[in-house]
Amino acid sequence: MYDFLGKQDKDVFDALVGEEARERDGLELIPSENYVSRAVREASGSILTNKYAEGYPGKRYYGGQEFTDAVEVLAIERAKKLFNAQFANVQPHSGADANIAMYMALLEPGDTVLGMDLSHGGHLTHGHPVTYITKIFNFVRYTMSNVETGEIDYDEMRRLALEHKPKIILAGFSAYSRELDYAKFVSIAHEVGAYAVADIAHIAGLIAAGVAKNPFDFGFDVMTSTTHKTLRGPRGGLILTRSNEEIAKKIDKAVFPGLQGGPLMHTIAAKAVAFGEALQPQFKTYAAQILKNAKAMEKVFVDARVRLIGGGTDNHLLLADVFGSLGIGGKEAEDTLGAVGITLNKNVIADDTRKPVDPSGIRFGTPAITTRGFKEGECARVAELMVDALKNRTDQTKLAAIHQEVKDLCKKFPIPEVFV
Ligand code: DSN
Repeated sequence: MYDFLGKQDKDVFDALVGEEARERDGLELIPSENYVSRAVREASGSILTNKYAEGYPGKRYYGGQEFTDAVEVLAIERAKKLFNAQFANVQPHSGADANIAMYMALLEPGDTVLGMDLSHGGHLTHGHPVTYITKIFNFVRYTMSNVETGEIDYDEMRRLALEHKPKIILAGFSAYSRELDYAKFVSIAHEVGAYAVADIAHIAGLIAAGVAKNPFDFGFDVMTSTTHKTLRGPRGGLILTRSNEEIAKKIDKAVFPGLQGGPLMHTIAAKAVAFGEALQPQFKTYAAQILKNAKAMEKVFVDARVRLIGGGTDNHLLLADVFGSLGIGGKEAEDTLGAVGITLNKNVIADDTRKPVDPSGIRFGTPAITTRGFKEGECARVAELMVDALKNRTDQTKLAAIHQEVKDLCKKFPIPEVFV
């Protein structure tokens, strides 16, 4: 690996080799991360990085597009099939770009979006005041009515929708562990004449595999997503339109030339490969196991009386209130677990009284360890090790034993390179 790089640029080479070892020897529990196949990495690091391809297949601004067109058409057709969409734009460089392009396509400056509050599980691009997009559009936020069950306050959502007349009602999250009631979103959106849009970035793989509900089945107009996370593709974005060609055309224009320049054709090739993998029957088994594994972790935390936001999980992620339950801040929890080879992230919890740099929660999930081959038994054991490490965070002998067990698990379950 990295033969040329090793000879030419030792500094970058060392960083890549270090990252390989870090991923190999530790457990990745950040719920938005995963391990891609060797085929996806080959496409991602391919010759297509050389090519400019502004425009869309058959309508490019530069010549020499016979292979870029072929690759982008493959990615589009596979994405449509995976998500039961009539239109797909595979060019967004990221999930954030996908959301910004979606707003640009569906809104005029000053229009309103009703999205989920960040501390209740939403995402920065759903209207957090620190983002530039809030200078252009107006964002109103709905929350959970019951943090212990994760129930969304749909009455409040309807009241806000009637009051603020949003053009978009946005379903989706980056730190929420329950299924949403998509029919209620659509019903409220229709009542106020808004588009129903779902940001499925976290659960795209679960939806593609049919183990989570598809918002399009409930009448959503548009879905935005990332292509990594549970979908297990390269880092990138995606926008899907269920059936309205006018909307799809506006989205294409908003992505290019509205927001982006030349598409990253090497990434689009890798998206096509990943979508091809997700269409295989093995991917359904993988996605179903992600859910079983998250449930196995849930049980350990519930039994240990560590408070889980939403009371548990219906998807791939869990959010634990480690400050409330164990008196340990999110940053210290992240550092303690990092030191025993378990990577996850500190996270705010609903109405957190602590600051985002050291919040009350930790967020973790099962997509990457499931790719590694972990089943319920291994996941329950990892959860036990996490609770044990947090409870005994000053006991260096105990922490060393936990770290050794983590290393042994990693050796027993090497990261696979072939999924189909
Ligand atoms: N950073 C992603 C996540 O971890 O959920 C969302 O943008």
